[in-house]
Amino acid sequence: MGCHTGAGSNITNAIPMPAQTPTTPATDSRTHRSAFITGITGQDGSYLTEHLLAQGYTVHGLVRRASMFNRSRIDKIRARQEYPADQLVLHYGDLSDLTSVRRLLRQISPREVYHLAGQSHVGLSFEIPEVTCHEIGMATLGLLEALRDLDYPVRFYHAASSEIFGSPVVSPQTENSPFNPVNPYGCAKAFATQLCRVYRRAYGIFSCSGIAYNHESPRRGENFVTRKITLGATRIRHGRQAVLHLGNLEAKRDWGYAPEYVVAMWRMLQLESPEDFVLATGRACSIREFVAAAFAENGLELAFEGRGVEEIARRKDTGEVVVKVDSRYFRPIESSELVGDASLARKSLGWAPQTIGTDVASLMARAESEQVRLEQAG
Ligand code: F7E
Repeated sequence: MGCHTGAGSNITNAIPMPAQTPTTPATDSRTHRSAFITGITGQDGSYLTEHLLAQGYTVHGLVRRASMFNRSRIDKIRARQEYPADQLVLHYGDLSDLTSVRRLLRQISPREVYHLAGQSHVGLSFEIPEVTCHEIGMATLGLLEALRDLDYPVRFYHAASSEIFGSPVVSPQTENSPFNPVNPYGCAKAFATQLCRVYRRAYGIFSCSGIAYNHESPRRGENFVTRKITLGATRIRHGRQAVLHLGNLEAKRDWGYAPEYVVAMWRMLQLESPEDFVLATGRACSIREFVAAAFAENGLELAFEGRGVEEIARRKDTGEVVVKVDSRYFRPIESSELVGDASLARKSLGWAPQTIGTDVASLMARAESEQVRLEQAG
């Protein structure tokens, strides 16, 4: 695939790319399948980009200057040169600068908008609550207002989160379960999710939220627990790390596989009318189980002993301590065991997750090993 050169573009802030020859003529976005993605450099943004490109979409992505250092996921897609050069266009911009985002939307006229951007680390949201709430809550409001002012209809996907349920009153949760967030991130997502519902009803905007439970992949950031675990297990196997320090091993999560979740996001925007959907596997697995599966994939059986902050895990073969609990990684409030009921997505979107819980751990651990093999090969 190639990439937009910026040169000759009628989009003023398109990011200049190494010169390549476009192989298809520019197309009017309103008659062509085109999408605009905020958060394109993230895990989901990169998988969604690949999915949309494969369907023939022209994909426009918003990239913050600060994300220039974090663009490896999307840069790898562009470097593969599997698609015409003008099918993936990145634009500098920031959701805190809504005037420029409005201008950009008018210029590119996308038919679909996928809003994935925002501070996404729950633990960090306790440290930087105002940034989190601005980036998630106010940015979503600003985007909805921008869409309201467009002179043609746009379909809007909002990346909501299971964290809106926080300490849920029912389990598993559905689209109708009451919100009860227990951290700033969940509060901001609840605000944004409800706004999408309000704008849908008040102004007839095609806005919908995917209430996604944890979805992971080898592209996950290293500060999320799954990637931290699979990376740590592989490094320990190869003697590059001695001990993996983790927080609450008792916590349970409903873990799925990110590439499967972006398919549901896209299908939501192909429906006749907008609706919110829970995207989940319906099964919870503990951090401890995820750790055990990731180490097992590396040929290391673990024995856990002790409880709470005293808990450790030893290699069964050597007796070495390879996992320790560290209270620094505990959160002021831990979300409960969140488990989603994705029956509606199964029925209306024909969507069902295939890779679940410890299968995700094994898949991610295999990807880490492959990466090590490639590094060693040269
Ligand atoms: O934590 C526990 C931690 O940071 C998972 C985001 O995508 O999913 C994600 O949020 C669990 C928590 O993800 C460590 O206490 C133990 O119980 O990987 P995480 P998250 O908070 O569930 C939701 C659905 C989103 O929407 C978010 O954007 O693991 N845990 N030890 C740890 N967590 C971290 N990060 N690091 C540890 O060392």
